[in-house]
Amino acid sequence: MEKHFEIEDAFIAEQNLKARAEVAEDYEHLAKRLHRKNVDIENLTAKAQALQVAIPSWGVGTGGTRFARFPQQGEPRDVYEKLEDCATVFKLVRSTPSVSLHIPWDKPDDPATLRRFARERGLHFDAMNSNTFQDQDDQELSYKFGSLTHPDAAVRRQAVEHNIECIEIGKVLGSKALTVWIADGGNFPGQFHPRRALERYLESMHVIYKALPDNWRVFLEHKLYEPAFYSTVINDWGTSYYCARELGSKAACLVDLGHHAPNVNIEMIVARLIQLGKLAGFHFNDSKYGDDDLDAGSIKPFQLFLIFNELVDAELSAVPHFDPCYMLDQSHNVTDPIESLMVSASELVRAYVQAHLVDRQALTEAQEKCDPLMALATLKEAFTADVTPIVAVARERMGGAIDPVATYRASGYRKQKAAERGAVAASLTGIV
Ligand code: RM4
Ligand code: MN
Ligand code: MN
Repeated sequence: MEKHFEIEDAFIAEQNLKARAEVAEDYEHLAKRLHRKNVDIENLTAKAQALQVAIPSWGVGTGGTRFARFPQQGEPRDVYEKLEDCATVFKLVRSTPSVSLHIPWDKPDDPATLRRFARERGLHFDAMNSNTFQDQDDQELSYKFGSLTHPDAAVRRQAVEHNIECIEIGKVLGSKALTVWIADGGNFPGQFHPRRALERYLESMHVIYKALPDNWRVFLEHKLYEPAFYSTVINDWGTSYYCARELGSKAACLVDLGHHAPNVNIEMIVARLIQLGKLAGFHFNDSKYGDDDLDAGSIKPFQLFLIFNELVDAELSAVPHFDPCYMLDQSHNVTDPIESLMVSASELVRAYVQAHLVDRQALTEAQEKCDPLMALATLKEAFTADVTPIVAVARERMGGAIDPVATYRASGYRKQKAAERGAVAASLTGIV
């Protein structure tokens, strides 16, 4: 393969020189402020360096809506080019060393070669995602009316086999988890029988579960609606939890932030799943109305913080079975996907660091003394702290960019890719 343009480490270091003095000053100032509260900034920076989030392979292409997709120049054309873009995000932010693949969108001809390609770029593979929400050209039976819960056993079998194929590919890639999201449900009341559909789901999932290697897990992803506009079958976390429990210890519930009705208290769902030992992890994104797949922290940053508050609380109190996987699941319709992914990954680190800033002793005291005003004030104090210097220094210490977007733009990456990858296909509709 001919040499493709890459952002060099030396270029990142050179760009960092521009911002270093200012960041160092801000970091020192913040260190002093935190010291007054007996907080060691170095501990927080170490935490910031430790947080990792997977990139979805489908997130590096330009997204679209039901109405249109406006492709940008230099889009990745295959899974290898997608990995190149993931590697670029990783190089600049350093907190995204893994990639989550969607099959068959990114089905590799030779998984072993793809694994090598990823490893050469410091990447590895996170959860595999199956796709039974659309029909492929070479597919025998249609998923128009469902997959794992379809009334026809032959369709269910086909969907089960597809999931098992995802596990097989994932084994070669070094993945350790399968995420199952199904679009099954109905557009109209009466279209499907809720109990029968759930029974069929469990029956199908039991077969998939049996195919999991010992060290694998399966993540069940719920979503209340869309594309089924009346209801989906796995519509909420309660249903997901019930199924995970029925399946066994390798099954847990994945929370996609966009898969809830507006105003649902997601941090409560997170707290419950932690307590029940069934929190698999997240698909991070943000939304205003539905499954908008906007950039994490762009609409409701306080909610993101409150979710991390629960996660950090569980981490600090060493809750058994607490080992969540973090992934972004976003659709970038109007931004450069690489920029959105970098900003989103950094927003997670920000929320994580802020959550570590919560004075837990003061919070517990306020809770025990029934002092809601002080309880909220304790959370707000952490949420309003500007931890930007910590996030930037953490990135730089790992070899990443102090300012990832500025460095990315200065590198001319997208222009280089436009030349390498050629013209993009005309506008198509589609969710990703
Ligand atoms: C769904 C869900 C799944 C994702 C697809 C593309 O709404 O979020 O996780 O794989 O979209
Ligand atoms: Mn998702
Ligand atoms: Mn979604």
